[in-house]
Amino acid sequence: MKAIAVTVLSFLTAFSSAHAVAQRVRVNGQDKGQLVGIRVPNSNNPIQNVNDQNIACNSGYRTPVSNVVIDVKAGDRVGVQWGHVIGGAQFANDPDHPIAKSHKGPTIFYMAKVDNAATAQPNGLRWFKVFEDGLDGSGQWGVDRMIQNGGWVDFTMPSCVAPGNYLLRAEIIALHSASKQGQAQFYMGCAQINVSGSGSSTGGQTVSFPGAYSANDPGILVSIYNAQGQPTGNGQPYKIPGPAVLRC
Ligand SMILES: *[C@@H]1O[C@H](CO)[C@@H](O)[C@H](O)[C@H]1NC(C)=O
Ligand SMILES: [Cu+2]
Repeated sequence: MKAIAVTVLSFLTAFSSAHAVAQRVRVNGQDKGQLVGIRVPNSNNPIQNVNDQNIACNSGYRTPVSNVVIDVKAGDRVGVQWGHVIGGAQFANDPDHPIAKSHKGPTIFYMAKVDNAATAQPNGLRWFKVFEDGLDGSGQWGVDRMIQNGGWVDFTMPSCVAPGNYLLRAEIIALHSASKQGQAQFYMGCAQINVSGSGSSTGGQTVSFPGAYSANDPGILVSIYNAQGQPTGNGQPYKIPGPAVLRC
């Protein structure tokens, strides 16, 4: 009995620490470097309360926070890299790098216009969605594609985005335990970017963080398992939470 309890406990401990942290930015494939131009929390723990005051850009940043603002042209490919811990893998052949395979769910990017991305406070901003990748017809999730891409998720900066400074919010929602309210895991980090181009949009449909999500949103309180217990979706299309993606 005691041996079983210890085994279960160590399993849970290993499982619960199989988290992730956003930590690098790249533009058109050019890696800007570890912790450069991105606010990175010291902990890889998720947020599980949709009303958490730090759900916009996370908290407990590793200091000094980078004062770099990364230049991005409208139309550039912009990526953020996730890893199990700061630095990437926790040890050689870490199976939970860039994130545990169990952590199925969508990958998402939002942006919010700010005066100075290096110093902007994340609360009270108006966020618009620029990318989302959920569940496809073959049962693969955005997180599966992120793992296949070595932790990177890239999107194309929409051509209509107005020039200026923005916080770029990268997000993963891990849904492996999300059939119970409060058990979806939100991971996020904010990059500091300066967009140039000839666009004029600072977002069509905007939301605030906290505020954008509800604990019982169909994409947050959801079982992702089929009748055989496989995490390939429950037979219904998966509805990614938040507003529609900006269309130019
Ligand atoms: C943003 O980019 C524009 C165009 O390259 C540049 O003129 C401006 O100085 C940059 N602003 C910041 C705050 O980096
Ligand atoms: Cu986790």
